[in-house]
Amino acid sequence: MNRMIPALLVATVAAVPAAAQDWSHAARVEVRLANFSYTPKTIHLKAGQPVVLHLVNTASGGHDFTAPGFFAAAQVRPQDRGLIEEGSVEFAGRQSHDIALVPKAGHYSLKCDHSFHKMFGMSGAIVVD
Ligand SMILES: [Cu+2]
Repeated sequence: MNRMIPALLVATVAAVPAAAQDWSHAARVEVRLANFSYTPKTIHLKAGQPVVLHLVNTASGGHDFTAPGFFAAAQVRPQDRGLIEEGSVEFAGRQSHDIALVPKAGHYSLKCDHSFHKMFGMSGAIVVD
């Protein structure tokens, strides 16, 4: 009987990161996309702390949230991974997406990849520390 306890402990600990990340206490951070800006322009997040990014496109036209380095380094909630394609989240007019993740420390660039949008000012930064 005693020999089974260590095996159970190992199994429990190993299961936590993959299956049981608790998102219920995640802070909610809203980022608004508009013509042609992100608000806030610099998004501050805490390293290793679960967060729900509430991304809202307030414009009638499409935009995206392109931050490949940020998404690649983060642990994204499994059901939200499909929203991110090559480091970018696409928005139709007035669309919003919630993406839960655990960010990794670093400075990451953010931009909209739609033609000329970055040139018009649609860029920002994500600072995780
Ligand atoms: Cu845009």
